[in-house]
This record gives sequence, C-alpha cells and structure tokens, in this order.
Amino acid sequence: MAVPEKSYGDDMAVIGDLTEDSLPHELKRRYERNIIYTYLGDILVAVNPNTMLPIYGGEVGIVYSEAKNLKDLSPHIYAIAGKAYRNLIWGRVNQAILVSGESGAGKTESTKMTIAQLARMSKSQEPTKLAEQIVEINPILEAFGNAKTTMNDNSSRFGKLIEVMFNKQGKIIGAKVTEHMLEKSRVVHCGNGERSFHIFYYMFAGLSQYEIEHFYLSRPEHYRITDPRHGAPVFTSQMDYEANKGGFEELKEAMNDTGFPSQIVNIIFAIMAGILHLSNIEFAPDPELQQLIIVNEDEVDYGSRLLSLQADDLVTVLIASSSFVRGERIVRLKSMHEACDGRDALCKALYSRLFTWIVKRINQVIHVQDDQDRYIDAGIISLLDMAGFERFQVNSFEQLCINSANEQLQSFFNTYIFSWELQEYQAEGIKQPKIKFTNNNEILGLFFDRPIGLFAILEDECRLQMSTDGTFVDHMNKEFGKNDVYKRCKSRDPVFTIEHYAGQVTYNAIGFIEKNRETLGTNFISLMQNSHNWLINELFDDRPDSNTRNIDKRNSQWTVPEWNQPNMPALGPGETLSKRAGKKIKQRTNIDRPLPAIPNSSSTSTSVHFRNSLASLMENLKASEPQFVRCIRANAEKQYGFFDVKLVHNQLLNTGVFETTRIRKLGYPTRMHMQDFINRYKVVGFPVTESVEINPANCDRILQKAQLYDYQIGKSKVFLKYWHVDQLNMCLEKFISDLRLIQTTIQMYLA
Ligand code: AD9
Ligand code: MG
Repeated sequence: MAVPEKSYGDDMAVIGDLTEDSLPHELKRRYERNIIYTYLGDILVAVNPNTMLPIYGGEVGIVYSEAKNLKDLSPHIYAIAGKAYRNLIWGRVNQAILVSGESGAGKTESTKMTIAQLARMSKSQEPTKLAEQIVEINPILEAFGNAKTTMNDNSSRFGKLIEVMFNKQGKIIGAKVTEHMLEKSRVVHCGNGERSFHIFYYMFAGLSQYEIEHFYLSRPEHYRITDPRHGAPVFTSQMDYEANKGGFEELKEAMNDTGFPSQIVNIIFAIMAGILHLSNIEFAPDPELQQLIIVNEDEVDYGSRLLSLQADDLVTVLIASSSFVRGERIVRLKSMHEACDGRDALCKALYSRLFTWIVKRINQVIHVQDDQDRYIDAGIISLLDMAGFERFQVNSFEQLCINSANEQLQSFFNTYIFSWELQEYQAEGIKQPKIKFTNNNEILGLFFDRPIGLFAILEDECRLQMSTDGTFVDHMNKEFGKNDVYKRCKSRDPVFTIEHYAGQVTYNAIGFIEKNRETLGTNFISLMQNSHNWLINELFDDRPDSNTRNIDKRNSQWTVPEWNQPNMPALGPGETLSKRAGKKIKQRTNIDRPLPAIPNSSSTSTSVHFRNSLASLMENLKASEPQFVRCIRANAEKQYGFFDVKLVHNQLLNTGVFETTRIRKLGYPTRMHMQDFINRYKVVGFPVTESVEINPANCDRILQKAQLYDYQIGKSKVFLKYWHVDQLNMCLEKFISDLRLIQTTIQMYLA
C-alpha cells in the first residue's frame, strides 16, 4: 500500500489550455499510469480502474487523515472524505458527498471507501462498534438491493442516502440510511443476460441441504426468478458459485453483527423462499368450473406454508377479486392476464416491503443512541449514491424517474458551482464576468410543475378508470406541443422524446400506467395482514401509527416468532385447492375474515412516492455544503487497463464536467493570493533586488509588464484567465534563461 505521488495534472482546473477534446486525453494519460483520481477544481473525477490498486487501506488512510493540507497529497477519495470531515468538525457545516456517474462507474465502491475512511478518522478519536456496524450494513443492502446487469455485475438497483452523524469531538454517534426507488420489477422480470437480486442466488449457493428442504426448495433452475434465460447456467462457473456462497456467509455475518437475531434472519429467508414459490404459480382456464385453476398447487402449498397463509385463501385472492358495493360483497373472477399481474404484484410488494423493513431495522440499530444533548451538538455528513443518467435502447418508467432525479441533481450542481463562483467574485469585490450555464429549469418544469407537468398528468391519468399508456402520451402531446424540451414522436407505440441536459432520450410509455398505479389489490393486503407470521403483518401494516406500535411489538416479540402454517382443514379425496377456492367463491364468501380498512398509502402512486422522496432528498442536500465526486467508466468491457476516449467523453458530457470546465474558463479559473502572486512573478515587473510591497498596484504593474489585459484584482486575490498564467510563466522562463545567459557570459569572462 502506498500513497500515490503527486503528479502533473492533479488539478485539471489549473491547466490553461484544457478543452473538451483534451480533457479525456489528459485523463487517459494519467489512467495509463494507474492515476485514477483527478481534481477539476474542487470536484473529484474518479476513473474506475476495474482492478484493486494498492492505494487504499489503513496506512494510506492514516496519511490522508493526518495530512496538514490535503492539497499537498495527490487526489484521492480519502481526501474528499477528509475535506468533508474537516469542514464538518472545524467549520461546523453539514456536508453532502454527491457521487454520480453511470452504471458501473464506481459510485458504490467510492461511497464504501468514503464511509470506511470516515470511520477510520472517527475511530482515531475513540474506537467504536458503531463505526464498524456502519461499514457492515453494506453487504446487507447489496444482497437485497443489488443485482447483476449487463453494465455491472454488482449493480445497485436502488438509490441510497447515508447520513453519518458525528459529535463535536469527531466521533461517529449514529447513522441513517434512506433508500429510494428500488427497482422491484426485477423480482419477477429482468433483461437478457441479467439476474434478479443477489439474495436469491446467495440462498441457493449458501443454504444447507437441510435448510433447502425446510424451505421446500429444489434447484434454482426450477424457479421463474432464478431461471436463467436462454439456457445460460445460474452460476457461470464454480468460482461464481463459490462467490455467491461467500456472499451468503458475508450476509449472515453482517446481519449478525448488525443485531438481526437468527430467528429473524430465518423468517427473512422463509419469505424469500415464499416469493420464489409464489412467482412460480401458473394458471389455466377450467371450462368445467368456469374459473381459472392453479396448475401447480404444490407451489401454492409451499408458498402459503412459508408465508403462514391459508392456502385456499391465497388461491381465492389469486383467481378472484371481491369488493363491497352498497354493503354487498361482489366477487369477480379474474382473467388470466389479471391473475398473472396480481401474482407478480404480490411478489414485488412482499420483496420491496421487506427491503424497506430491513433498512428500517438497520436504522434502529445504527441510529443515534447517545443522549439528546450530544445529538444536538452533532453534525452530519450525507453520502448520496444514486443511479446516474440512463439511456438504453428502450427506456421505460424506471429510466424516466432516474433521469428526472438526475435533472434535479444537475440543477443543484449548476446552481452550486455557479453561485460559488459568483460568491467569490462578490467577496473580492470584482466585476462579475458574463457566465451563462445550461439552465435546466425548463425540463424540471416539464417534469414537476403542477397542475400541468409530466408527473401530474400521469397521476391524473392513473386516477381515470379508462386511461391507457396511449391516452397518457396523447394528453402530454396536447399539453406540451409547444415545449422546446418535449418532442412528439411518430410511432404506433406510445413514445415521446425528452431533451435532457445530457442528451435526447426517447421513452416508451408501455406499462407506465400500471407501474405508476402500483395498486396491490386490497384483497391481497388483507390476506397478508391476516398472515400468522407477525413480520408479514408488519410489512403490510400501513396505518400511520404503525411505526410506534411496531416498535413495541418488535421489542416484545423479538424472540418469539417461528413461522408456522395456520391450521387448514385437510383436503378431502379428489379435492384440490382450486376446487375448494371455487366453492368459496360461489358461496360469495371468498375471504373468511373481515376486510380491514384499506390503508391510504397503498393507493398512493409510485410517482407520488418518488416526488416526495426526491423533494426530501433535495431539502436535505440544500442544507449542506456539497462535495462532488464524478465517477467515470474507463471502458464498457469492465477491463483493466483500457481507456475508451469516446465513452469517457460522453460521460464527462453527461455528468456536466465539461460544463463546469467551460464555466471555469469563462470566469477566472486561476485565483492566486496577492502574496503568492508577487512572490512568484515579482521579477516580471521589478528589478530582482527590489523588495516589493504586497498590494494591488504592484500586482497590476507585473501584469501590465507581461502585456496582459482582462484580468481582475480583488481585495486579496488576483483573478486570472487560463492564458494569463501561460504568458506569465513564459515571462518567468525568459527571465531565467536571460539570467543563465548572463551567468554563463560572466563565467566565460572570468575564465
Ligand atoms: V451502478 O449504477 O450501482 O450499476 P456503480 O455503483 O457506479 O454502478 P460500482 O461501484 O458497483 O459501480 O463499481 C462497479 C465495479 O467496478 C465494482 O464492482 C468493482 O469491481 C469496480 N470498481 C469500481 N470502483 C473501483 C475502484 N476504485 N477500485 C477498484 C473498482 N475497482
Ligand atoms: Mg452502485
């Protein structure tokens, strides 16, 4: 392990002739020497090396944490952690580290390294178990929230904000994780060459034979979720199998360290196994019964055992829906399409609610446990690791949410960088240069305005019974016909194009209405609320006071639960679950327990959740001082040592790095304290022997002598354009070579 050496180009912002074309080449030159970090002013650009370089770990961490001046060391993610930590502890300003970049660029790795370095710095105050626990939560979040995609073998399928709280002495006293937008559709569907969430594969590789049988599981190929598409094996090699097995062990250890009792871990695995069985349920029409029947009742049986449900209740809600109309229960049989949708919605709801519950549970363990006074003294460093801008061949609702969130972040970035420049000009009392930056307010308006923004229209459409993806796009075409950033498309499909700050994206709206409605039928919710498994009850308990109630319940029941199958009368000769359910439906008593009140939040659409969580995220960020980390993929092949200039160019464009470079160029990228300026360039304007007072007039004289114009001198700093520095350096070099010439002449004369 070694601290990387300082080198040319550590801060690209001070390189005068930096252009959009030269920046990727400069990064390439550095990358080829294994220098992956570069500053662009106060932004850190991190190029993914796709291999573990010996520049991390405790020893290097200590050097960065003990450095007097971080700028004396080479650029590093540890330096960003250090800067945030120092600004928080010494400057008393809450910090936000915003890590962005496209999938596979290294956001999650950078976030983990930052947290590890924060824990290291905090520990130097006093070692704590909490700091270790905060590092330990990652394997849990990744097991349930990450999956293999074509872009990244360990792709985060959710956004996360981790807030780490420190006391005045710089010790970590707590943390909180907020998850955003889990891609729950991945539970039942993923693209070619991709996988569902890691946990399912971990289980197949890591569970003992006894546990496999206990969960009624067979081989992973048997399940729709883990069934490899197009014949590829579930585990690509023995090494892959071992890696998943290792992942399972690491998960169990992390859950143990984070205070999950083994009974709870067992229940969580039972729910996962339950989801595997549920997702496999298939339907077929039965002309005799005039209803759908279940083709594979064993899956219903196993699923309901694992979820502690009555199997015939489960069948009933899968094949029929019931509602009350004027006090009378109306039962309606489902079509094949509706039954499949209901089954998938149930799997997705179980999975995503369990994920949220796990995060909540983690938060209970790592939250601030000290007394309130210490909490008030504390400051927070927030770390945001969210999916970056996405543009695929087919872009759907998920991309729309991710890209609109990125528009918000880009706007925050622009405003911050831009206003930071202006603030410095103002503080120094200099004339403000005319800087224009791409303002994405129009797109933000297009997405978030009310009553006529894209999300508002989508929510309106979702409230109408008869709306379709097509009517949604028609509605937008009508409203946004004259909008510069919205383009109608000529196509049979409901498609539309949006001109994002990072380029055009065409969205296909098929599935938007359904994804946004996100309604899990109330029959499903009441079925889950009546499960004999207390954890499942809790997952589906949406009443507003459920949090406090659940904490009491959790404390009292923490050691109790064992999932168990409620007593169901045995099936008679020739009787099947489908037949029994059919009989029940005919009796119009399809659910033999009263339906509880419909929880409000289950009817809230996905986009409302998304907008609320984005709004609270932005509030949080605005109250902090941001540190920006731009992660870049060096190549699409995930290879070590290959730098694809074009790919990098696109990412620099997408993450607004070029824009920042341009703003810096239009402004005064080089600012030097008067004293440093005069010390360095004195000889350009004054005789060598003269002592020069530090004042604006003397700075001006030097610049005049170098025949420069368009610079500015503020109260304490000299503001220079990039070419000014070149010119001054040339003058300095001429002085030095003249001096050498004189020296040589004198030496020759003396000889
Ligand atoms: V995604 O949007 O969640 O799909 P990320 O988070 O940007 O994506 P991630 O951090 O998961 O990417 O990095 C992808 C892979 O690149 C990791 O699994 C590592 O194998 C590799 N990586 C990333 N950064 C580093 C690094 N600094 N050193 C070594 C790295 N390997
Ligand atoms: Mg990630």
